[in-house]
Amino acid sequence: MANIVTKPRTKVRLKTERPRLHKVILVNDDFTPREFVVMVLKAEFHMHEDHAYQVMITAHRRGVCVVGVFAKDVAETKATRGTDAGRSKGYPLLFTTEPEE
Ligand code: TYC
Repeated sequence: MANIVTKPRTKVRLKTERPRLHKVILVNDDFTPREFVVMVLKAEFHMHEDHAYQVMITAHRRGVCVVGVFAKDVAETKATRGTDAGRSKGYPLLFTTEPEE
């Protein structure tokens, strides 16, 4: 009978890796009013007027803008709350998340 030798599959982690941070991304659309986007950024991301305007106008011009970087659950909660704020007014405003490299 053939003796099949397999390597152990368990990897030993020598270092503890920090959980990856996640970006919250604002996505442009043609319908949500600019002032509403700025208001949501101020309310959900604690931004001042000037910074919120810059983020909004960057998404408007380039299609997307990184709003901030947070722990995964915080990023997801903020993205959901921002998207829901738009939905509650009938706007297609969208925040997404993605892991940082
Ligand atoms: N493009 C929208 C308008 O012209 C404004 C807007 C900016 C909407 C950024 C969404 O993520 C956004 N009314």
